[in-house]
Amino acid sequence: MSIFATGKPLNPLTKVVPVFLAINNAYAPYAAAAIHSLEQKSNKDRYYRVIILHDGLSLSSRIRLRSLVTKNMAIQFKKISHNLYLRVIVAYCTRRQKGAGDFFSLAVYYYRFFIPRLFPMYEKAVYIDSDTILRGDIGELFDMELSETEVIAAMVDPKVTMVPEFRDYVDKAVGVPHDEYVNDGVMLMDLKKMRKMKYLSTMIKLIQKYDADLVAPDQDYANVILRGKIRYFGAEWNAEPQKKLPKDTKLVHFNLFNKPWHYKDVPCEDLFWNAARGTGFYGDLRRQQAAFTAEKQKEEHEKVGALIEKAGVLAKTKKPLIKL
Ligand SMILES: [Mn+2]
Repeated sequence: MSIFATGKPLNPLTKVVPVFLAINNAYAPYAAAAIHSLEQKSNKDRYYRVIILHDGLSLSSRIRLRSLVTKNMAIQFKKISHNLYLRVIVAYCTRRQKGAGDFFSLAVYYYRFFIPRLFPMYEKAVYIDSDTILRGDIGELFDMELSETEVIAAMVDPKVTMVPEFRDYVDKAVGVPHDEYVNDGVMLMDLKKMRKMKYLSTMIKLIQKYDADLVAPDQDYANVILRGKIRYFGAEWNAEPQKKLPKDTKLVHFNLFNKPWHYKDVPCEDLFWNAARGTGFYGDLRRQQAAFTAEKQKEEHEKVGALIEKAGVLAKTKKPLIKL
């Protein structure tokens, strides 16, 4: 273990920036790249505590993630154990998202909303998906000010803006105007306010009440529960991969399509591979890409196609599927 793995800055006056990720073992390599990029773009005068929420990681994954620790970045693991809330979520995923993957992995998407409850020592925190790469200091997102009424900061979901089926789905089935609907893959969270509004139990109640068949469940609930309580940031903190990234881009999100660890010649792949290099997962990731055959690509395209189709069908609903 590294001598730096104490979780505390050497200088006790240095402010701690808590950054959360939520993964299963399969996401560990992408998370490593994200965390490595965070460290590379870190401000040496700050201290970052990266907390990885997970549902069970192999020893080898833990060792490789841990080895990213530096003197201004700690890494902690928190296994989400099977509490009552999680049981409701897992049962819901099992019923409602059959075929979408393994149910415990789907439950991982909800872990971010356990943060307020599991970490009462923090007043605010940043959450990032594991399919992100930093190009700027995440501490700047942490510093963003929220008003009295704002509970999170996030960005209007660009995939929803882009895909007409998603747009209609969000407007009609989720019941949130698409230009207010955010992506929950990158968030600044005011944990104090989330505790006060009982975010987690509200989400669980909605799950139990409606048992709704949704396209992006964790995110759909977030948008319904947090509507009107969001500070919007621009694309600099949740940018789509693109050939020419705007200069002020601080975070790129490889959301849904064109993951560089699956496809060659996709936008921003260099950004990803440069971050992956220097993690213990680089070889694994290259092998994963090489093994992603045309057949698997087709399978993935069909999955995304099915998701869009499902959104299109649900968009025909007369009233929202969930309501606060
Ligand atoms: Mn994502």
